[in-house]
Amino acid sequence: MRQTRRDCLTLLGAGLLPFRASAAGAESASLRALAARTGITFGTAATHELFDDETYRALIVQQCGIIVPGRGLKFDWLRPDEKSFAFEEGDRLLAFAKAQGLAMRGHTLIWNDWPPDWLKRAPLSTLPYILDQHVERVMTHYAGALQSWDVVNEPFVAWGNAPGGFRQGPWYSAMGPDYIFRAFQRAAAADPRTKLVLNEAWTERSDVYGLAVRKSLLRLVDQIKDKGLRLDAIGLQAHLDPAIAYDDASFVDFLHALEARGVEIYITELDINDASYSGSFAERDKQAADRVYTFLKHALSVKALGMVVCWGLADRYTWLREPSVLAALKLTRLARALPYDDDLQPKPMRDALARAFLEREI
Ligand code: 9MR
Repeated sequence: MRQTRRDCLTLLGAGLLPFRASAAGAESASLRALAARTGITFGTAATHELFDDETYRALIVQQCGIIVPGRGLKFDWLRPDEKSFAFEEGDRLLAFAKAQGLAMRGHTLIWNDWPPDWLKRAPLSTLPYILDQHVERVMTHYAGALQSWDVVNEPFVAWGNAPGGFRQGPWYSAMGPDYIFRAFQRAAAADPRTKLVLNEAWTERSDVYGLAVRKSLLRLVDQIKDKGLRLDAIGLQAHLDPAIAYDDASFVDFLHALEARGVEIYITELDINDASYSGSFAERDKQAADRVYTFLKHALSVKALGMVVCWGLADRYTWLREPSVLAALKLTRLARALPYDDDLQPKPMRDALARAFLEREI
């Protein structure tokens, strides 16, 4: 029998929902199912660990409705040189997703960050054609198979100095902001079935940087629409950092401003940098869960929100533990950023997600 929202709330309140990853019958209370009840697709980023770690793989299949390659479809990964297309990792993840009945989204076609050396060296006059060829070839390869594609990732950078706040890099140097319109135009032609997404960071913060990016993003959405280009959804990454100013009510206003422009909204990379929390693991995890719960409660109040994807499911695979990130962010402890811990056991953040999904009124 299908559980109603009230049934679930009662069971949850009584602590009876089987939330441990290994518990038999946990599917009825999986994050995937709890999210789906309220029209949300829930998922995670995935890379090689999905193939290397059997238990983690099982957890993803149990909890997720969608996966997104964390690296396998990025330009630098797919294009070791100008002539090659290294589809192996993307193909392998797609085959896995299909076999398990999961959807997959694509991340990301065009991004000014992380350009391979050969692209940095290419004459700027050739970049429009490299962009066209890349978008067409990659999207044709996956045509009809991916739920959505991040066509352009992070067009803005919070502290950038290009006019309009645009992120600089090869594509921007060659075409200015036109690279964005060009990419959306080519993407729409290459795969009419997948949803076309503009993905951005920063907007969940309410400091001067976050507010500037919100404004720039709204203007860009208007420009894309004014040109008659297809734009189906806005991806907002949501790498939460409670050390930075936030104001969930003004974030909701921003989501409503996007909604009014007729786009869907996806949370695409949810996690939390808990470096500013002190205390034991339990204390840190509780504070992180509270922050995630409040953030999601607000975001889920907006009807246009249709997806919540975490940037990994378990702490042992968070990008915040990658050596270069530890150094760049001057992290002195290993982050506990995701819904499951190092032993793949559910954390309070997992419960925060479940509660926020269950309580959605829409
Ligand atoms: O988590 C990803 C990390 O493993 C990669 O080295 C890095 C560069 O490709 O990208 C990380 O993912 C980023 C995502 O693609 C875009 N938003 C920020 C994410 C974290 O840096």
